[in-house]
Amino acid sequence: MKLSLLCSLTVTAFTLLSSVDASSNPGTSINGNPFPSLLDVTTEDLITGLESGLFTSVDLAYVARIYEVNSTLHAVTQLNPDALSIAATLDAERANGTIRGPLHGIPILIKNNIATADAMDNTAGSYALAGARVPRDSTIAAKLRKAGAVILGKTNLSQWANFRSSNSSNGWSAIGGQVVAAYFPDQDPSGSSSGSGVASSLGLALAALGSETDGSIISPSDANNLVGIKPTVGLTPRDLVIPISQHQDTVGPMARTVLDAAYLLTAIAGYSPDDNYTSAIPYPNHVTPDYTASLNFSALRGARIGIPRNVFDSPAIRSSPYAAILETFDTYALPLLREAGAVIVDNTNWPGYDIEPANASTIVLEADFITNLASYLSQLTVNPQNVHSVADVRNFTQHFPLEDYPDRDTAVWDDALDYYGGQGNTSPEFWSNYTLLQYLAGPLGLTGSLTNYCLDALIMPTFFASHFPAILGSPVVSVPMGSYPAGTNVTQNNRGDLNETGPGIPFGLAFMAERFSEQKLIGLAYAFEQRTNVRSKVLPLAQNTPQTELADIVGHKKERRAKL
Ligand SMILES: *[C@@H]1O[C@H](CO)[C@@H](O)[C@H](O)[C@H]1NC(C)=O
Ligand SMILES: *[C@@H]1O[C@H](CO)[C@@H](O)[C@H](O)[C@H]1NC(C)=O
Ligand SMILES: *[C@@H]1O[C@H](CO)[C@@H](O)[C@H](O)[C@H]1NC(C)=O
Ligand SMILES: *[C@@H]1O[C@H](CO)[C@@H](O)[C@H](O)[C@H]1NC(C)=O
Ligand SMILES: *[C@@H]1O[C@H](CO)[C@@H](O)[C@H](O)[C@H]1NC(C)=O
Ligand SMILES: *[C@@H]1O[C@H](CO)[C@@H](O)[C@H](O)[C@H]1NC(C)=O
Ligand SMILES: *[C@@H]1O[C@H](CO)[C@@H](O)[C@H](O)[C@H]1NC(C)=O
Ligand SMILES: *[C@@H]1O[C@H](CO)[C@@H](O)[C@H](O)[C@H]1NC(C)=O
Ligand SMILES: *[C@@H]1O[C@H](CO)[C@@H](O)[C@H](O)[C@H]1NC(C)=O
Ligand SMILES: *[C@@H]1O[C@H](CO)[C@@H](O)[C@H](O)[C@H]1NC(C)=O
Ligand SMILES: CC(=O)N[C@H]1CO[C@H](CO)[C@@H](O)[C@@H]1O
Repeated sequence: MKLSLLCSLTVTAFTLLSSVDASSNPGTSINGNPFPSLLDVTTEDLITGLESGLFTSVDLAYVARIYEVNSTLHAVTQLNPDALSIAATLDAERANGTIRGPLHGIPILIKNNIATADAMDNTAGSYALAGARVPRDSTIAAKLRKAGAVILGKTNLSQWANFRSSNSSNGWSAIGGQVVAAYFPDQDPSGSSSGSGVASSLGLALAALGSETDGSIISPSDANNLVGIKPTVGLTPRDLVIPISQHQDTVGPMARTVLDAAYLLTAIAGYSPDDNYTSAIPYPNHVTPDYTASLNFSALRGARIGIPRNVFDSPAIRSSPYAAILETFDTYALPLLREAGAVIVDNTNWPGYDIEPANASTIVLEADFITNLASYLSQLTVNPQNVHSVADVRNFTQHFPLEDYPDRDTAVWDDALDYYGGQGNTSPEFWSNYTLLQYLAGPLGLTGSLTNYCLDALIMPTFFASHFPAILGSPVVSVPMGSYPAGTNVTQNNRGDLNETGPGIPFGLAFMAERFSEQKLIGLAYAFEQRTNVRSKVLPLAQNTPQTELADIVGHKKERRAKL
C-alpha cells in the first residue's frame, strides 16, 4: 500500500511428406490468400487460416519439418501417435461450431518432463524412466488439451533438466541425443529446455512449453531468438512434471512472439488442487487473467525501470565475448526504452548478489530434489526400472551404458547424497540456507531494489538474469534483443563439443518484477518487441531451416505414414 502511494508519483502414425510433388502442389496461396511462413507463423495467422478453411488442424499436425532436422538438431524425442486423430476431432468440433479457444487445433510441443497419460513417455531424457507410466495427465497437459491445443510431441532437453552431471552439455540426454541450435555451426542450444527452444525457433510447432528451475526457459529462449515467459512459481501447476525443486520449478511458454506466449500462458495458468503452490494465486477465486489483454504498445511510457548492474557488468565480462551482449544492451536497448518513454534508473544494484555463499542455492535444490523426485516416482503406475529415490536413479545411471557414465558423471546427485547426507527439504540446514537466500534475493536483491528505487520493473541481459528470480519464484519475460556481431570470437562449451558464442548467435533482454507481475511484464516486453522486431532480423542458418511449408501439405494427396 505504502509502496504504491509512493510510486504513484512516477509415435507412430503420422503424415509424412516424403517429397513435394510440384504438379499437385497447390502453390503458396489459395483464392489469393497466401499461406503464412511456418518459420514465423503466429497464432492469429493460424486462427485466420482455420476459420477461412485455408487449412485444417490435421494439416497443422505437420511433422515434415521435424523430420527435416531430426538427424542433425535432435530437438524432438518423441511424436504423439494420437496427434492426427486429436486434430481430426478438433476439426470436426470446429465444423460443428465448437471453438474451445484461441489454441483450438494449434500444434504445441512440450518438454519431455511434462507427463501425459497417453502413448508418450515422460523420461527427462533418462532410461531410468523409459516405459514408466503416470496415472493421469499432468494438469499442464490437461489444460492444453482442454484449450484445444494438439500436443504434437515431446522435446529433448538437458537430461534431468540439467540436474545430474558436472560434465555434461546443454541439451544432451541419453534418450534424445544432443540438441543443436540453428543459428551457428554446432551451436550450444543452452538449456535445459533446449529442444523446446530449437523447435519453437524453427517453427516445428506454433510454440513449445519448457520448465525452469534457474534459467531453463529464459536461457534457451535467449539463445534461440525466442520470447520466453518464466512464470511465477505457483502460477502454473507442476503436478506430474518431473521435478527438481518445489520452491523453484515452473512451467512456461517459449514462443516466437509475446502474443503467442501470452496465449499459451493464459491456457496453462491456474489453480490446481494437485499443486498447492497454486493456492498462492492472488486473483479473486484464483481465476487467472487473460494475459493477451496485457499487450500494450504504450506500456513503457512513464515506466520506471531499474538496472541491477552489479549482477552482470564487470571488467572480466567486458573483456570476454559476452561484452557484445552488454554493448547491445547499453547502446541499443537502453536508448530505445528511453525513447519509448521509460525512465531508466541505472545501478539499482543487488548487494545480496555479491555475498551469496557459493553452495547455498545448490544445497537448497539438492535437498528439494531428494524429497520431490521421490514424491514424483511414488506416483508412477508403471516403474519398469524400479527406481524410487535419487539413490536408485543414481545407481541405475551408473550401471546403464547408454547413460554415458562415468564420462557424464553424477556429481550433482553425489553431492546431494554423499556430501550433504541425502537430507531432504525438512532438515534444519535446508531451512537455514533457504531463508538466507530469500533474504539475499529479496530485501537485499530484487524486491529490495523495486521498493527502494520505486521501480515498476528491472531489466538486464537475459544471459545473466535467472538467478535471483529463481530463488524468489518471481517471473521473468525474455524478448529477443540482438545477436553476436561479425568477428565475435567463437568459444566452446565446457566439453568443447558445442559453440557457445559466435557471429549470429541470438540473445535477449529480460524484464523482471515481483511475484505475479506477469501482466505488467508482458505489457513492457510487448512494447519493446514491437519497436525492435529483432526476431525477424536474426535468421537461422539455411542448412538448419526446414523447407516444408503449409502449401506443401494442404491438399497433398500422396501421404505416407512413418514410424518414429
Ligand atoms: C529422421 O527422419 C528420417 C525420416 O525422414 C529417418 O529416416 C531418419 O532415420 C531419422 N533420423 C534420426 C536420427 O532419427
Ligand atoms: C455437433 O453438435 C451436435 C449438437 O451439439 C452434437 O449432437 C453432435 O454430436 C456434434 N457433432 C460433432 C461431430 O461434434
Ligand atoms: C502441499 O503438497 C505437498 C505435496 O503434496 C504436501 O507435502 C504439503 O504438505 C502440502 N502443503 C500444504 C500447505 O498443503
Ligand atoms: C497502456 O500503457 C499506458 C502507459 O502506462 C497507459 O496509460 C494505458 O492506460 C495503457 N493502456 C491499457 C489499455 O492498459
Ligand atoms: C578474441 O580472441 C583474441 C585471441 O584470443 C583475443 O586477443 C581477443 O581479446 C578476444 N576478444 C574478445 C572480445 O574476447
Ligand atoms: C561446495 O561443495 C563442494 C562439493 O560439491 C565442496 O567441495 C565445497 O567444499 C563446498 N563449499 C562450501 C563453501 O561449502
Ligand atoms: C545397482 O544396480 C545394479 C545394476 O542394475 C544392481 O545389480 C544392484 O542391485 C543395484 N544396487 C542397489 C543398491 O540398488
Ligand atoms: C568430461 O567429458 C570430457 C569429454 O567427453 C572427457 O574427455 C572427460 O574425461 C570428462 N571428465 C571426467 C572427469 O569424466
Ligand atoms: C547450508 O547447508 C550446509 C550443508 O548442510 C550447512 O553446512 C550450512 O551451515 C548451511 N548454511 C547456512 C547459512 O545455513
Ligand atoms: C564451431 O564453429 C566453427 C566455425 O567457426 C566450426 O568450424 C566448428 O566445427 C564448430 N564446432 C565446434 C565444436 O567447434
Ligand atoms: C523425432 C526425433 O527426432 N527423434 C530422434 C530423437 O533422438 C534419437 C537419438 O538421437 C533419434 O534416434 C530419434 O530419431
